[in-house]
Amino acid sequence: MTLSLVGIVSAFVFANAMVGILTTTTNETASLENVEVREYEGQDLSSINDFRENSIEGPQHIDLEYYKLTVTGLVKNEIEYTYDDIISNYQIFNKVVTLHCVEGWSATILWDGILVEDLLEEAEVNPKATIVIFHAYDGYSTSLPLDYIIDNNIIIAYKMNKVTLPPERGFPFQLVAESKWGYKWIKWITEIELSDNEDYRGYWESRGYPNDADL
Ligand SMILES: Nc1nc2c(c(=O)[nH]1)N[C@H]1C(S)=C(S)[C@@H](COP(=O)(O)O)O[C@H]1N2
Ligand SMILES: [Mo]
Repeated sequence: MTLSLVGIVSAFVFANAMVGILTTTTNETASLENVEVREYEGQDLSSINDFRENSIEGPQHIDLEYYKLTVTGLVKNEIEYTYDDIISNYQIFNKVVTLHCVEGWSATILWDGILVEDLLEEAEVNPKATIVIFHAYDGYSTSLPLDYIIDNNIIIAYKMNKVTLPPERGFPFQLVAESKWGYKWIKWITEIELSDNEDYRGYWESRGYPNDADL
């Protein structure tokens, strides 16, 4: 009686272990094209799981069916892009850049994305524009000089370590504002507004953080 109970229990445990192994194998096979890269050209990368979630309204879940990225303000033609318009029609660039948050943590990531400058081309920016204001789905905003965006080949990223941005990390796009504090790295971008308003202050900037945000 005792022996057969042990037998049943161990058979049960064994079966579960088998299921466990099979499940793991299946998951790995399914996710091959979405495996996170942790080293790039000899440089160690952080994990996409090393980030802390401290967004003003928590993680946002954007449905691509309704998603639009608009280019507005001081432009000749206002533009409305779908996610596919951007991913399929523009050149993808990658770079390894470290995000530093003022709260004292940082993460070095291989980012894949599209040049903001390329997204502006079709809109034909008015020469009066000096500032780019980015708006997000959660009501967050931040701004950067147009010169900074162009001179530094600033991208909006859609992949981190070769994995599509998860919702918590800003899907579909996060700004890779290299050499600037994390609060310039706006996630869930919905609008790129060209402006000449040098006094514009974004969410954290209007709450006392420096507008230049230089590291
Ligand atoms: N839309 C939006 N973008 C945002 C924020 C936010 O609250 N909302 N927080 C910023 C801050 S303060 C930092 S440090 C980085 C952090 O990136 P992470 O949330 O992916 O770790 O996102 C930035 N982008
Ligand atoms: Mo931050």
